Amino acid sequence: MYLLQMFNALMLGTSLALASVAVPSEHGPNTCTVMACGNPGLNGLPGRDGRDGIKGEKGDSGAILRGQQGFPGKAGPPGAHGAQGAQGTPGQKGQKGESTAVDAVQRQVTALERNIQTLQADLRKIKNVLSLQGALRVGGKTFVSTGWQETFSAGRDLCAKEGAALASPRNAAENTALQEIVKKNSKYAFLDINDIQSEGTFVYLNGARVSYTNWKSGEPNNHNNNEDCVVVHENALWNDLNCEHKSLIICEV
Ligand SMILES: [Ca+2]
Ligand SMILES: [Ca+2]
Repeated sequence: MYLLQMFNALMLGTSLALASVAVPSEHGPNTCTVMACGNPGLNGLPGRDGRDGIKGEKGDSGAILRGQQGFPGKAGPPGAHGAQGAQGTPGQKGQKGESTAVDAVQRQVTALERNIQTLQADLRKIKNVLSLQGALRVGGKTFVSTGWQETFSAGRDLCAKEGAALASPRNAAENTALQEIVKKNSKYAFLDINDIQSEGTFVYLNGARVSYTNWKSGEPNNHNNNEDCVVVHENALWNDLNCEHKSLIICEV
């Protein structure tokens, strides 16, 4: 509105200025100018405000420039220390950690040791009872007679059923132990040795070739071409024999 008033005032001034210049009159050349012919008139009243102009186009939004960040200010003086609080009451005592676990393991070990001692005592009793039944212990091996006579395969099954194996001496000491059992029973006994797979090649149950033998002179002879198993006699000597010939079964554990 202020600009509009200024504009009107300017226009008014311009009109007055033009009016002071001599202009030809439409009524003839003798017509005088206003300023030249009369006394100056009084100023007229200001004109009315003009209408609002056409709305202009929207201008570009100006970019906002931001200055660089300044250096950090100096560190302020340290604050005053606060008053130290009163010491709290001690907490409850916690449970023992590692020592508790170690104690538990120690108790388990002690219980296991006690069980082992009991088992060892029971085993000694069993061995003594077996000795009464003619069982012999040689090195880490124990030979026990079943007292029964069976074929080679039935004897193997009989021992395996009890978690044992048919006797197979690996040295002279073990063979002597078997000899004692045979003499006591007055029956020759099968050994877990055979040449079923390959004639003349005697092997143990696991297929390995025999590492110790105590053949009787002239044996093995594979008599009648049908002797693939082995027995030990009262004189501790060996003879190959038919596998179906029932002989004493001695197991080893
Ligand atoms: Ca044979
Ligand atoms: Ca023979």
